[in-house]
Amino acid sequence: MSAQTALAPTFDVEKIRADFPTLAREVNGKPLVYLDSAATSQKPHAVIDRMTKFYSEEYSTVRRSIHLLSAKATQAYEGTRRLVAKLLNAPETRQIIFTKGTTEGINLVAHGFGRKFVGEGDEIVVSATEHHANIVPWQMLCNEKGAKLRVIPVNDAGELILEEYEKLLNERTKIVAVGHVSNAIGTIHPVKEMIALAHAKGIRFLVDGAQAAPHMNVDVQDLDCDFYVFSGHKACGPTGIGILYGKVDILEAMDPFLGGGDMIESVTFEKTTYAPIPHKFEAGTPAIADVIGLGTAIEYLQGIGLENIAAWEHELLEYGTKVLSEIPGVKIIGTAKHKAAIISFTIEGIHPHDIGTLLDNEGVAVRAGHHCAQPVMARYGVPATARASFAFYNTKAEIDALGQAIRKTIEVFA
Ligand code: C6P
Repeated sequence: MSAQTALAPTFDVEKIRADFPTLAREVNGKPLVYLDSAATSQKPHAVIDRMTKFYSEEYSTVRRSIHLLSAKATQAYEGTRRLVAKLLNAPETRQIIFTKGTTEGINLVAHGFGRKFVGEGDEIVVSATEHHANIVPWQMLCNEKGAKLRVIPVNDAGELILEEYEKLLNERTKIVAVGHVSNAIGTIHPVKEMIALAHAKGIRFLVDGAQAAPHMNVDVQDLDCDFYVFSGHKACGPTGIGILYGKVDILEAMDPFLGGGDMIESVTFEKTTYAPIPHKFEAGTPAIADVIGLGTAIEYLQGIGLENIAAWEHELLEYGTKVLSEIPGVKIIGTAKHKAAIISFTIEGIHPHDIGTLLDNEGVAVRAGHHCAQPVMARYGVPATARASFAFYNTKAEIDALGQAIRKTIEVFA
């Protein structure tokens, strides 16, 4: 597990929990222990209230009409773009494109970059730990273009084998696409080092930051990535909104993904010219309230401090790893040195779906299944795992509750 910066003395998890209405509820007669934030995070009052206010008092379209409400909505909408640029330390706000989520961001790049710059015999490199969202769009592109998908292998701990990665990079490689953090086993991949290796050979690099951006400081200039994508709903924001960051030269060179309103400069029946970035990639009426809600979520996270979030979640990871390791029959899948607060596990003789159901009976919400990462499950020889994923609003007492619920599950099956 990686070393983290120290937690600020002002960090008060109980105070934070009071911001999240769902965390106060019961499930199956027990206090909810929500350990599924890697799937989607809970929402603070601030985000819910901001979106309610927008819908009830300020609602209007953006970037089309000139009336007051639309001007205000556009201001709030573009305000989020500035907040995201600051969050990622992007040099310019036009490098921030609103998408539906991580999945759409990757598909946008596979389409806009891939269909233009990848040809027959070319290669695309992904890793053995990817989420399906960072496999399938590339596979579809390869099938269409006659290109080849190549895979960076992973060791038993869940760390990418960098010597093998280097060997995969060649003059046919057009892009490398790797998750910053694995959703299935929690590994934090050394993307900065990997990007430098790709760039040394003139190869573009996309980082899937779905499991990273809500949990740590991300600096796209320091990473030097060509693309960075993440989803709002895993970052205390609403569903239906995501971010694609890209370098200006490549975004300008790419073709649009979707055609329609607001992404054009001029249209005749003979020819269409496109709007400058970012609007070239934002066809149609966008998810206005969701964009505005995401802005509030980012302000909320920054109010707590991404460094405090990373430090507290690291404490939870260390504590959770200890608690689960002490339970006979529990096996943790993914033991990388650098991990985010995700613990995937199996219990000898019990199917992960049964684990999920029995934990739910105790009020403990975990995800059980293949986590949309079937190749990872295949690599570790399991059909599925149970996965506890922590956020900054979780407590050590909740991890104790997880441990007790696991012990009870084992007793049921004994
Ligand atoms: N992982 C999980 O439970 P969307 O669905 O577009 O917001 O995010 C897709 C995605 C892409 N990459 C990674 C690394 C992810 O973790 C996810 C979403 C959820 O792990 C739902 S499958």
